[in-house]
Amino acid sequence: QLPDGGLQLTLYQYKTCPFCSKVRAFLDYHGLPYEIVEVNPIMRKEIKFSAYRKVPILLANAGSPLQLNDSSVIISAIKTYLISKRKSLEEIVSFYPPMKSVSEKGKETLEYGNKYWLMLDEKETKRIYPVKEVRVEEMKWRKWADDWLVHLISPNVYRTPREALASFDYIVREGKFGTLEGFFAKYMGALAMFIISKRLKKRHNLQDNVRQDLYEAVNEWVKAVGKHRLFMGGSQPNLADL
Ligand SMILES: N[C@@H](CCC(=O)N[C@@H](CS)C(=O)NCC(=O)O)C(=O)O
Repeated sequence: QLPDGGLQLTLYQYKTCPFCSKVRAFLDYHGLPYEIVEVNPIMRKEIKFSAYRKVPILLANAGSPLQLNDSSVIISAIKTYLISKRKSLEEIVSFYPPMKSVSEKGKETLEYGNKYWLMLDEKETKRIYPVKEVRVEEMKWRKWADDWLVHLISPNVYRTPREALASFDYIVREGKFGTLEGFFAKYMGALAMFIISKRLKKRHNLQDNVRQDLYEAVNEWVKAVGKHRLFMGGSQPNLADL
């Protein structure tokens, strides 16, 4: 599937971050080789080069080096590139502009325009999405994963002190931490996230029993896929499945 010369990809990640996992699922499914740079979440030295301070970041070299930010932008841009061999990756990325907005409380947030939209021409659209509703459905559920599903994770995995500790044990084991750093990160992180997760629960209007929201979300997804197809994408996963 790769255009001539291929794509050189480097993923800057925290292994256990859901947004990074989503990008890995996408790259792995498409058989795209990539190098991983695990970022130390305390100092974040590995992404010092970047003004964008979150992970995942994907450095892509398709002739010239390019930085892609935000998991959904990364997925939409690379997918577009794989389908539309005419456009340069640079051009494609320019269709997902960063947009700053300021919340009522004066907090600045960065969002990317069009991030669930693949930049296809008419012919490509007909080939990839012969039925218009399929494209709309894929976008709807990708957005659902970012705006709803992902917000259920922290309140669920840091629900009790014991679960917060178990989660941090896993995060420290899989992530990039120094020995002493890891020890402190585990206990301080678990305590901090136990407290923060209660705030997140309020912010996202979760039920008292946060497990219930998780079960309902999963049921909602299973129901949307229905009984007559293996994946939302049909016989193969689409971007919503991934
Ligand atoms: N909308 C972004 C969200 C990425 C995000 O929030 N990443 C977290 C890790 S899960 C992060 O890097 N937070 C900043 C930090 O840890 O310093 C995406 O989809 O990639």
